[in-house]
Amino acid sequence: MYTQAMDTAGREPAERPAAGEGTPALRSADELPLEQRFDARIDAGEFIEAKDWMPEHYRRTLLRQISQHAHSEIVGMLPEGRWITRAPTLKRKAILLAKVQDEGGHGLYLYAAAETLGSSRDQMIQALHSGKSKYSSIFNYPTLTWADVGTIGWLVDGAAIMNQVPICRCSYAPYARAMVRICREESFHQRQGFESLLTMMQGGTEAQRAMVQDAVDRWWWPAVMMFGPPDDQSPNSAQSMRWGIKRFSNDDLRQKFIDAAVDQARELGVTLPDPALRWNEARQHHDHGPIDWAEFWRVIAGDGPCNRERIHARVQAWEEGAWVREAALAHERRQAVQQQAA
Ligand code: BYC
Repeated sequence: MYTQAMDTAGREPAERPAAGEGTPALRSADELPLEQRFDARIDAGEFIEAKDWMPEHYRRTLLRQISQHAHSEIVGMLPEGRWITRAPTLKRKAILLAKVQDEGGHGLYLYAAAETLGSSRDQMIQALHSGKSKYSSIFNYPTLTWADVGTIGWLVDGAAIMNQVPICRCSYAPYARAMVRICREESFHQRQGFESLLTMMQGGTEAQRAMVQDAVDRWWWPAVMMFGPPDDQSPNSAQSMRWGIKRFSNDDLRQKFIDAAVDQARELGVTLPDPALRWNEARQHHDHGPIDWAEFWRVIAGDGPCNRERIHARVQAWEEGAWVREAALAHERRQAVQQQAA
């Protein structure tokens, strides 16, 4: 399965450029030495803390990525959440409840990490609801059968771990710390998904096996796209890698995911829906067929199968939860008054 090892040092591409290379033109005379000191710290592999000086572009890049990551966790509760009431057994229901609750927790750690960069929770939520801020493309696809729940665990959480373990060594310490706990939980999520599918494939009926294969056919390509556009069409990658926010490129992580998934698919007894998928001895990796990037860009532009439904559900939950937020604030105010009086 997937490693929980957080130590990716020594396995990073050796050619990572120095932090200052290619950074957009600065900066007041006061800022120049600060930026040089910052670049030197990044190059030395030091972590940056919330109160440390950082270039504005670094702060904005992190805020964009962490808030989008937080939104993905929260929106990601929706596709699986709709199966909680329809889980086939009490055991599966308890597992799914815990998993969806974990995703909510991940969202909260990540919003808290993003808040250290100077944005409020309300601002971030507003950006999600207005469509200004993105969330992962994968959650714009529907969950049609129970096998989709296991497939999300196996493939979606599997892709998430592949992408997120390196973020445990992200140069921004509050993000890196949040990711350590998140990755431990994601690893369980991936295993429960795989185990659920294995149960259906090995002990299930013909119809259940067909249901698993159908789910894998629908989720494979969207999972492959989760890693983002190809490196030569990824506007943020070069700078994020210089700053140690990203440790591996989109295509490198995608390749690692595909290589791992092929063996797991064999163990499960399912076929991955890519006739061009085959081992390349020279590259020591699997070659794969073309990815439909037009679909990816369409989905992240808001025109996937479930984009409208997902945002509608989030806005509705926010509006219906207003009384809870107001009650919590009123309680806090009353406690402050009582403490002053005491
Ligand atoms: N979906 O220059 P690029 C989970 C955007 S949740 C949507 O390569 P970057 C889970 C990208 O934002 C998993 N948009 O960007 C939860 C950029 O647009 P903007 C979420 C995408 O940031 C519940 C543009 O495309 N994981 O695990 O260098 C249940 C160009 O891309 C996507 C994270 O958020 C996408 N897939 O790299 C189960 C991980 N890909 O912002 C599981 C943290 C790209 O310039 N994030 N875009 O308008 C990252 O590692 C990076 O942000 C990405 C993209 C690799 C995703």
